[in-house]
Amino acid sequence: PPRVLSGIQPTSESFHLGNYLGAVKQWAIMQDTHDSYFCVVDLHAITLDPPAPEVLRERTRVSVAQLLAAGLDPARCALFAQSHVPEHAQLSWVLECITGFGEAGRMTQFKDKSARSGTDSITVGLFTYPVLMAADILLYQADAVPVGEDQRQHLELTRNLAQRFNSRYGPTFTVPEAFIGKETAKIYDLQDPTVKMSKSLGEAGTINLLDDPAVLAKKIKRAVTDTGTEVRYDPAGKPGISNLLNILAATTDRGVEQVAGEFAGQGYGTLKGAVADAVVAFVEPFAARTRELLADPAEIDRVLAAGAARAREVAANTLAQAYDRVGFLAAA
Ligand code: AQP
Repeated sequence: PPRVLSGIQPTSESFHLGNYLGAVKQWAIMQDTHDSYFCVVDLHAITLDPPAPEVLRERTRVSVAQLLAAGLDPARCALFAQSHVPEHAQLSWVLECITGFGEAGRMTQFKDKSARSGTDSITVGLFTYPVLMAADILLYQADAVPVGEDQRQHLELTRNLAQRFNSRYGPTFTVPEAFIGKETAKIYDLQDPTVKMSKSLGEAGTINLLDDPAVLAKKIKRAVTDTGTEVRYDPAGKPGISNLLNILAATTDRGVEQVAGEFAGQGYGTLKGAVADAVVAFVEPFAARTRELLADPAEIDRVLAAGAARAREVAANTLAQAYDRVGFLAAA
C-alpha cells in the first residue's frame, strides 16, 4: 500500500477543530488504506515560545490521547513522538545543507510568525522548521501527506528538496504528494473568517476540542457573520456563513451543498444553533474518551514506545542510505 506520514504539534492543551477537520480526521481514514506513520512533532514545538518542560511533556501526552480518541489505532498505524526517533534531526541537518537561505526565507509561515512575534524571540529553529518538516516526511518515503492548506508551501519545499537531493546524489527519496481536502482544508477563525483558525490566535474564535460544551456553544453563537440575512454557501461573498456551513457539513458527514440547501430561507441564528449542536455532539464523547485515556499515562507511553520502534525501522534505513549517498563513511 502507499505510505502516509503526517504530524501535529503539541503546542497547546487542546487541538482545535481546524486541526481535526483539516488533518487528523483524514489520518483516521487513511490508516485503513495506507501504510501509516503519524507523529506528535515535539521538536517543532520548541521553535517559538517554548513551553515549560513539564508543560511540554503534558501536552505531548494530551496530544497522543486526542489522536487515539480521534480513532488512530496503534495496531493500524505507527503513532510516535518525533523526539523518540533521532533520525529526524539527523536528516534535517543534511537537508539544511541543500536548502538555500533565500529559499527558506520565502516561507510565508516563517514571515508571518516572525512578524507577529518581533525579532527578539525569533530563533534559527523557527527559520529551519520547514526543513525539519521535510526530514519528517522524507525519512518515511511517504507517498502522501495529509495536511491543511496552510502547509502547502512547506510541502512544495519538501518536494523540491527531495528532487534536488535525488538529482545531486542519486535516487534516494520518494517525492511526496500533498493530500489536501476540499472544504475542510481551511477552517476559519470564528471572529475573523478571513484567517485560518489557529492555536496562536485569540481564544474567542477557536473551537478547541477539549473546551467545555457550554463555552463552545457560546463561541459559535457569537461567531462573526456577514451582512445580509440569507444562508448561502459563498466563501468569497459570505466567508462567515460559509465557514459555519463547512463546519456543520464536516461534523455531520454531509456535503456542504446539501447542508446549505437545508438552511436556505432560514436565519443565521438557526444555523448557528445547529452548528453548536453538531459540534457539541462530536466533541463531548471525544473529550470524555481523551480524559479516560489520560488517566493511564503509562499506557500512552507504551503506545509511543511501540510506535517509535516501528518508525525507527524505516527511518534508520533511509538515513543510512542518505548518509552513504552524501559520502559519510559507514560507522565501523
Ligand atoms: N484552520 C485550519 N484548517 C484546516 N487545517 C488546519 N491545520 C491547522 N490549522 C488549520 C492543520 O492541522 C495540522 C496540524 O497543525 P500543526 O499544529 O502542526 O500546525 P499549525 O498549522 O501551526 O497549527 P495552528 O493551530 O495553526 O498553530 P499556529 O497558531 O502555531 O499556526 C496541519 O496539517 C495543519 O495544516
